[in-house]
Amino acid sequence: MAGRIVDARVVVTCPGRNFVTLRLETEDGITGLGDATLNGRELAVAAYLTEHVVPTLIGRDSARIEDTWQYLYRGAYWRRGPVTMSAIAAVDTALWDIKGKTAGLPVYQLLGGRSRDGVTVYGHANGETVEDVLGEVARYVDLGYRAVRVQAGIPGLTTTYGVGRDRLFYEPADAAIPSEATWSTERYLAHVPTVLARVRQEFGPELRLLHDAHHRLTPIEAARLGRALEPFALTWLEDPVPAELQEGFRLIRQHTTTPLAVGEVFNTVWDCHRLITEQLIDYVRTTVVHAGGITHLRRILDLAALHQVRSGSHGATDLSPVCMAAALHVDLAVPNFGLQEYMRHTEATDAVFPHSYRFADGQLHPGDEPGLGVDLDEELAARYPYRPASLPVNRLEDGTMHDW
Ligand code: GCO
Ligand code: MG
Repeated sequence: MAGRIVDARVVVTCPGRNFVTLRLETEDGITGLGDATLNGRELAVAAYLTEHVVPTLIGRDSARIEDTWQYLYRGAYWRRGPVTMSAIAAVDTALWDIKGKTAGLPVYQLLGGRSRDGVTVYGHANGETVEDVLGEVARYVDLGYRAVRVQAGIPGLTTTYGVGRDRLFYEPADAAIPSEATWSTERYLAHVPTVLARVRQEFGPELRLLHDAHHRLTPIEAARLGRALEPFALTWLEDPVPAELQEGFRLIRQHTTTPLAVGEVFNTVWDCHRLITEQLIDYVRTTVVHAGGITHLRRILDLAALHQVRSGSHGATDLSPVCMAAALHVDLAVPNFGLQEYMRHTEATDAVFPHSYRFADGQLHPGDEPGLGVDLDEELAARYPYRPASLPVNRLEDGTMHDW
């Protein structure tokens, strides 16, 4: 028995980028970690936790994961939203970590045991030119990856989503005050199919290819892109349109068989229930930290399983190793796993969050340590103070604000 929660601390650290972590401790000295990072809005979640959640946790029975989730969700008049749900996720994840450590079992065993040997992941091949992109895809193939997301610079645009200064990961939050990017859907739609055509031609039919449109198209533009990409057999086209309007996907679906993925900005099942039950998507990209923790993500994935929608959890560098570990335990256990995004963290981040998950042959495995298998080196974390960093904004070439 792990017993009652006696301490709850919010740790903010910036080993290359900002992370917010909740550390819970029980009367028996068992600690649990939960990721609460919300890119560019880190301190809002830290304040939500510190001011409104932590005081209600002290003295609570750490074994009651479901009840605590219901208390924080139903018990709050103001529901949903990324700040609230990331805070709830952090508590939920930390409680699963504690339950695993108490039982002496990795969390995936508590979720029903493994449904597969490992978690197939995809990396990000980003390049300014098509030649750069081909080089980056080759690098991932050499590392053993079986799936690669392809993003390329667009001729005529100086910045493009997905094409950054770094290799092996992509770090868009680059300035305290949001930097401004320029977008042209016309230029984009004219160029992207030629890039995917080259990559498919060079690497053959077996490599799984993905592409992210980052919420920038209208449904009919997305339908046209999906149709243009059909010959290159993508695993998915991601975030084709802003998803506040779930019905928008119906129009895309009527025109293309390119599989669709969406959900990295979703917070609850209510953001995707129609997409799932009407089979308007193929992969749901909700993840542990932004969708209410392991408890709620599993609920979304159970609904998805009934409708033949598979998981495709977000796994960018702005989700900490604590979230990555939690995602891997879920991925290993659920019947309807699809694919997991995996952007590597910097060495500094890995040092602050020592972890047991390992990459081999294109797959990750969470390891068999009790709990999540991630730690937080608080002394090291303290050496990296918070630095404000915002995600960019996007304008059309005539200056109109657009989706980033
Ligand atoms: C992805 C995402 C990221 C996001 C980032 C925002 O598919 O990995 O689109 O690149 O832009 O995580 O915080
Ligand atoms: Mg994305």
